[in-house]
Amino acid sequence: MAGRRSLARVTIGVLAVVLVLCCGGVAVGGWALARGGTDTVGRVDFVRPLAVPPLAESRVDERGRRVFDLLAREGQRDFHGDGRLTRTAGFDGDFLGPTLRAKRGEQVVVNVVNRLTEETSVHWHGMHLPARMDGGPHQMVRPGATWSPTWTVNQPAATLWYHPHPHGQTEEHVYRGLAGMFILDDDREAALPLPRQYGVDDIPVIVQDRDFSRGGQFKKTRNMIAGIGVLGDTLLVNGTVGPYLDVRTERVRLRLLNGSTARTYDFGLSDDRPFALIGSDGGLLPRTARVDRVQLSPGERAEIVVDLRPGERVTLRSTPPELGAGALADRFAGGADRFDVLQLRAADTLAASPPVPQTLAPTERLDPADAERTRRFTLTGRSINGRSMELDRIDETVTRGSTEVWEVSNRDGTPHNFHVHDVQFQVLSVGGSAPPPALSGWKDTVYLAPNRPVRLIMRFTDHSDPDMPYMYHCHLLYHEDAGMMGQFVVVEPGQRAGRPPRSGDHSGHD
Ligand SMILES: [Cu+2]
Repeated sequence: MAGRRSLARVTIGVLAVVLVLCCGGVAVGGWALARGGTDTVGRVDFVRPLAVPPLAESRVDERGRRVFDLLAREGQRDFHGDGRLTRTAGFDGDFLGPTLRAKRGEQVVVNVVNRLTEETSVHWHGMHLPARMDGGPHQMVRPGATWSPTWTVNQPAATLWYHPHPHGQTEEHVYRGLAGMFILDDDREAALPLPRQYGVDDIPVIVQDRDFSRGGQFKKTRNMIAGIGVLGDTLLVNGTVGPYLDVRTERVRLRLLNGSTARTYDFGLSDDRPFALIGSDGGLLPRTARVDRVQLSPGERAEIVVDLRPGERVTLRSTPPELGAGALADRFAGGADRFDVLQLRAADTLAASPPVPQTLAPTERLDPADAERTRRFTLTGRSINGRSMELDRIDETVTRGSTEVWEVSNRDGTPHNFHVHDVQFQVLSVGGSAPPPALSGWKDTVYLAPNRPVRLIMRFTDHSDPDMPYMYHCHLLYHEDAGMMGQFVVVEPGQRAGRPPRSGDHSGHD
């Protein structure tokens, strides 16, 4: 393993030198080597109030279901206030979408209307639901069509999100702006003294990097050396460039979502003050962790509570993430980059906020002794277990009601991560060691450093369908689009996997 790793490093090193020497590579390789990456610390003018996505309106129909409407469309936006209009896409607006919100036990319906000029899908990232409602590449919605998935929310309060999942086009659709937050509530979370006034002391923070062309258009410049996709030099937070947030309470809860296509962030505060880490992908942690950094790879979420003093200004910042691929490979994958993300501006008088409780959501620990089986997934190149994604191939068959251990390893010299649809999992170990506090709760996406395998445990409950698969994949969208994805079905005991629809099937009606 060590040999493979150093080989990968040498390969990247040689590649870098070759690219620097060759004419075409001078700009790319020379730039990265000389500058050591992007650094916006101290260079961001926080001149725009942070946009807070509106809460989506909903109605309760005659069957008691909470009904949302979500319309995907093209748009344009002047991100920099200089008159340059960027071509974008969004839900119900020009960029990103409203925050959907529902409570555990509610049945929801979302009428997804596709007003784009091309087909897309909408996946409910982190949601436990039937495969036919999942919004993956088997639920494509044609232009002009409406798709109306429905399911009953049956999982803890959490910060989830939604985004397109069309096979081969996910990076493009997300990069243009198609994404939004989906907050779930439950009684247990509601009983805790946590900030929860949306847009006041409970704030969605969707962080995305973009490259802008001189004409103001989104540019998809790929970092050819690391091959991880687009690493932009400008951050958008909820679509805002250079955002500040006026805070009027002693404590503010930030729901951090890494909505970027490839970049990993290591979030902290400009004066390195500790904050309360209270939640991960699938909801509240068992216990509050006092930390001064939380690292998020694409698709991951964290809920944090920050203490503020009257009148002060402190900046949410991303410092170089630990990607674990070695200094040079990390650098090409954004591992040397720093960003000022969001300035928090405390008012001179702050309303009191109760202290964050120590105990949050005690969780039953899944026990590997209860696991029916262990599956191994190895990510290399653009494949998982040596296979590239095929829409009509079922890779794994899981029995409903079973608990499984999934061992996932990255055998490349560059970053990957791993996302599983339908379930939230627990992390048993990372590189053989006990997981850190940030991985102590429910997760649906986990970072994969090269040669540091993660052991995950998950239980497949409620939903089964032998013909309709769920996905597992790298959530670096360039990799996912290139085939680093597989499909599993959940079947009843004794049932065999069926046949997934052939590519090109669609959901919804015109
Ligand atoms: Cu990957």
